[in-house]
Amino acid sequence: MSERRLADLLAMWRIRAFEEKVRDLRAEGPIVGSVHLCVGQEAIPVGACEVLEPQDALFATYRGHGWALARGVPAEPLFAELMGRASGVNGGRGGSAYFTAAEYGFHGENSIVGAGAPIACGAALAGRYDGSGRVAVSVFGDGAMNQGAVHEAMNFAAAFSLPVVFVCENNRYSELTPIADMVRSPRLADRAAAYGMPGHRIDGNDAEAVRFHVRDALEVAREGGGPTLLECMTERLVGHYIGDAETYRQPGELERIRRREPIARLRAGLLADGVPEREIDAVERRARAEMDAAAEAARQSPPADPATAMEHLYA
Ligand SMILES: Cc1ncc(C[n+]2csc(CCOP(=O)(O)OP(=O)(O)O)c2C)c(N)n1
Repeated sequence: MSERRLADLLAMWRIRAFEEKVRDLRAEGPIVGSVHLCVGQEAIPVGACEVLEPQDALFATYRGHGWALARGVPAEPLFAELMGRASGVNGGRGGSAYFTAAEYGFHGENSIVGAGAPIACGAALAGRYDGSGRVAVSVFGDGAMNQGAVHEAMNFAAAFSLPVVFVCENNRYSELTPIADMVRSPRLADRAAAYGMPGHRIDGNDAEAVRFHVRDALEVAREGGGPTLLECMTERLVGHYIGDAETYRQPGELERIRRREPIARLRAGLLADGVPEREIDAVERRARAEMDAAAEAARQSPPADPATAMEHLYA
């Protein structure tokens, strides 16, 4: 049992170490542009991705580095992508918010809030016809739940019993606006009933809980039972984007969040179960060493050639 949890810890530390490195590289200069980190939300991609099959199609948002890593995209070409290098997963064209790695079942980030959900329906529909057994997983935030595109996607998926799992990462903020200021009914999972699909609110800071529910939803989808909505409760430990002054936070909020964030919580659980501290700390060191090496290798790689800027463009 602690083997499983140590594996979760490593997977979460890989994401956290990647994100902290990205934050440093953004401050130093090699990474430019808008960057949205998922620090604090690592348990959701870690729990969900492990139960996906290779043919399944994952659609993330601009806060998608963790989903890509959990889906198996290697760190070095990801760093390279963020640094605009030719060796990046998209040759440096996608950057932090728009990269894609279809060969790993990662069908992209998307900076248009809610726009991934209808595309996921398309992937699910295609899977029905190509016989691949594919399930599409659409990830979005609580703010995106109020977008028309997400409403349409959920209704369409339910009406046609499409194999889609809708994963809402409810971090309680849409950019700088608290969810409580935007909706009257805070339980977003309850909306599933209106579409005629199952909806569950789950602890998104517990990878095991996420895995349990995603596995279940995938099984329902593969058996023709249609979509499921999973509202994963979580919190981000960082701003909406790098540079966010976070003036909207309540006094003491970050301290409270730090006590229940997924890595600290799992660490405390492992210690309580008698796993030696050095074994637990070694996991963090291993993840940080991997990410330091990957970032350095990416930094040493040549920048993308501006002469190729018009390649892969279609009009
Ligand atoms: C269609 C659209 N409207 C507005 C924006 C501006 N915008 C960028 S992120 C964001 C908030 C999204 O919040 P949420 O869906 O909760 O995701 P989170 O950032 O919390 O992960 C908004 C409104 C956008 N990118 N796209």
